[in-house]
Amino acid sequence: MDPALFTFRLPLVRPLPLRGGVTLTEREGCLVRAARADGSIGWGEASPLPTFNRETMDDVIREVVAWADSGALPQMPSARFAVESATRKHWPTTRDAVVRLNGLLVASNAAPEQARRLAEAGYRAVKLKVGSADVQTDIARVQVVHNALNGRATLRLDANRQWTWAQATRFAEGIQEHHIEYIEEPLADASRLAEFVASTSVPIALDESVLEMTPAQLQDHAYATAIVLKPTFGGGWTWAEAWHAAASALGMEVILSAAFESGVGLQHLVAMAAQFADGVPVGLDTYRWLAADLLRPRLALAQPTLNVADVLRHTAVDEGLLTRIA
Ligand code: OSB
Ligand code: MG
Repeated sequence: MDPALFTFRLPLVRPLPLRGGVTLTEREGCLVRAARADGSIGWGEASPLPTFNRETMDDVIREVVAWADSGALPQMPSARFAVESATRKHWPTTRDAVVRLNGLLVASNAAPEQARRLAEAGYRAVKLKVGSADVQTDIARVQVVHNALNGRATLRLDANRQWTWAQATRFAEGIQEHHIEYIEEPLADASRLAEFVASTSVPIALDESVLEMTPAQLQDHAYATAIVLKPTFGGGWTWAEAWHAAASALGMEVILSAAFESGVGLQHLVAMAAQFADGVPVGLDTYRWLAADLLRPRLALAQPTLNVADVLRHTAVDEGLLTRIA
């Protein structure tokens, strides 16, 4: 069977604010279908996220068509992720039978109540976005969310490089009495992250920074507690494996994470998590944002602990929701 390429659009449960005032109301992406080496049909997903991926849908289509024609592997991260996924030799034998998820909270007045519910449901880690309000508001929010969790789950924060040095250190001071697992990318100026850890003792995780360096350079960033890996942004399986090896060698945690992919991409991310999440909760709680999925039935991902075999079992793509491009 020759490879095939499709596009899709899925509605979101609520608008998703991205960078620079861009808000997504639908998730658009591409699926690749290919025959695997064992003759079975494989699917992969290339869904560049606007304002995060540099490549567009048109770029993805061009590279996937070129791959189908010539065998040349795509270079753009989301396209590479799709082709590597579709052509993989079926699901790898999974190392771990279960994968833990962090619950994802958006900063709002509902956050404490949502945090309480996530902790009650059994989530051991909860991630809260900060940096979009003023620092005092964020400090107050962290306090109430921390209290709502009441020690049942660790708190991860993500500032997405929104803060100046003064804002970030003021925030660190304000949350001093609360233990947080880490904060992702507190600084607009990432070159001062080491200094931030040294002067505040707040643990940090690298996310955006990972896309600006090579795995070999990670040794210069050993001040970080963890790295966040999003294969849709970085380049799929080979990319993630290389980063996992580099992080493990330095004793850093890997937080495998999603970028609002459909169930097709998320199945591959769960398979990846079973290979190397090492029991650390992964960032795959983005599925809640999709009001519909391409998989029938939908995956049961809104749980603190996933049974990997259950998630990887059913793979019926509803081709009625796809538009064939090539
Ligand atoms: O900043 O971590 C981010 C998703 C898309 C784009 C950027 C980010 C995210 C997530 C994924 O937060 C969910 C998670 O990490 O738990
Ligand atoms: Mg992040």
